[in-house]
Amino acid sequence: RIKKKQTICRTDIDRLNVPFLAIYESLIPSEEEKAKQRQLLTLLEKLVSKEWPKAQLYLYGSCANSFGVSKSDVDVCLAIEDADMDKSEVILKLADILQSDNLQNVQALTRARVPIVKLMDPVTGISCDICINNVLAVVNTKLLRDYAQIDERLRQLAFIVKHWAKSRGVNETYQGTLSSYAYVLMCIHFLQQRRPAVLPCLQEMETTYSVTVEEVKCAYFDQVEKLGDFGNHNRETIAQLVWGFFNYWAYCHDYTKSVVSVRTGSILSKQEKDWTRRIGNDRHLICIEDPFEISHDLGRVVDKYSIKVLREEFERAAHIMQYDPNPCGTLFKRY
Ligand code: 3AT
Ligand code: MG
Repeated sequence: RIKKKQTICRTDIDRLNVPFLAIYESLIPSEEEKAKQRQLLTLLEKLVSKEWPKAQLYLYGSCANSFGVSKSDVDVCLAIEDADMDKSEVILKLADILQSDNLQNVQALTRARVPIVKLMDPVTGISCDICINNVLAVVNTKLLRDYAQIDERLRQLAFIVKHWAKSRGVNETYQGTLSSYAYVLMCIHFLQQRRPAVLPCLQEMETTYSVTVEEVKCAYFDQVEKLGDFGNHNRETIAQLVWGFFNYWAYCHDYTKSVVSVRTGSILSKQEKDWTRRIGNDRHLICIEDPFEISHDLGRVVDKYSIKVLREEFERAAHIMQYDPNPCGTLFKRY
C-alpha cells in the first residue's frame, strides 16, 4: 500500500477551538487573585495618603487592561500634582514608607528609563511595580480594556499570543523582542483589518472620552457597550484567528515598508512616519505605532538579530498551525 503523505490539510482547524479555549480559561486569573490585588492596592493607598494626602493611585498594565494572565505582577501609578518635585526623590521617599510597613524586597530603581519602586507583599504574595505620574500608561490601559469589551475574541487571541510569546522567549524587551503591550496592539490591529472587521477603530469614531496628558491629546469613543454586536458579521473562530494572526505576521506584513497603526485602524508607511532609518538606538525593523504617543514605535527595541528571531518564531507558529497534527502541544513548547 502507498503511504499517504503526512501533511494535513487544515480543514480541521476548528477542532482546535476546544483546546485553545481551554488554554485561555486556564490562564484567566481567579476571583481570589483579583481580590488579593485589590487588597494590596487598598494597603498601598493607606500608606501613600499619609505622606501625600492628595495623591491618587491607579492600576495600569495587565492587571487593569483585562489582558492579565494569572500570577502577573501588579503595575501601579502614583499620581502626584506637584510641579516642582523630583521623581527620584519621590521614589526614594516612597520606598522608605513601604519598607517600614513590612513589605518585602522593596527596591527603588531611580535610574531606570521609567523610575519605579519594586516590592513584594508577603500577605498576598503579589509583586508590584509603582511608577510616578505615568498617566499615559493609565490612559492606554483604559483604551485596551475598552477594546477588550467589544469582542471576546480579542482577549482570547491576546492571551494565546502572550502565552506563546512567553513560552518561546520572545516577550523580553531587554533582549530585543516585544513587550506584552506591543503584542496586544498587534492583536487589535489584526482584528481591525480582518474582513469583515472584528474590531472597529475607536480613535476614528466620535469622541466620547478625552483627556490631555503631557500635551498629548487622547480622545476616542469609549461607550463600547453600545457596540455590543460589532464583530458579529465576522464568524471566524478563535482557532481560525490564531492561525490568521501567525500567518499575517509570518507572511502578510511588509516589514520593509509598513507601520501598524491601531490609532487609524490601518497600515501607515514608514516613509510618512519618517521611520526609514536608524536614529540612535531606534531601528524601526518592525513598526508598531503607540496609539497616543504617535512618535513612539513600540518595535524600536528590536535589533537586527532579534528581528530574525521574531520572524522565525512567527513562521514556526504559522507552520505549526498549518501542518502539525497537535498544534496546541507544539506551539507552546518551551524555548
Ligand atoms: P504583562 O502581563 O505584565 O506581561 P502588561 O500588560 O503589564 O503585561 P507591560 O509589562 O509590557 O504589559 O507594560 C505595562 C503597561 O505599561 C502596559 C502599558 O499600559 C504600559 N506600557 C508598556 N510599555 C509601554 C510603552 N513602550 N509605551 C507606552 N506604554 C507602555
Ligand atoms: Mg505588567
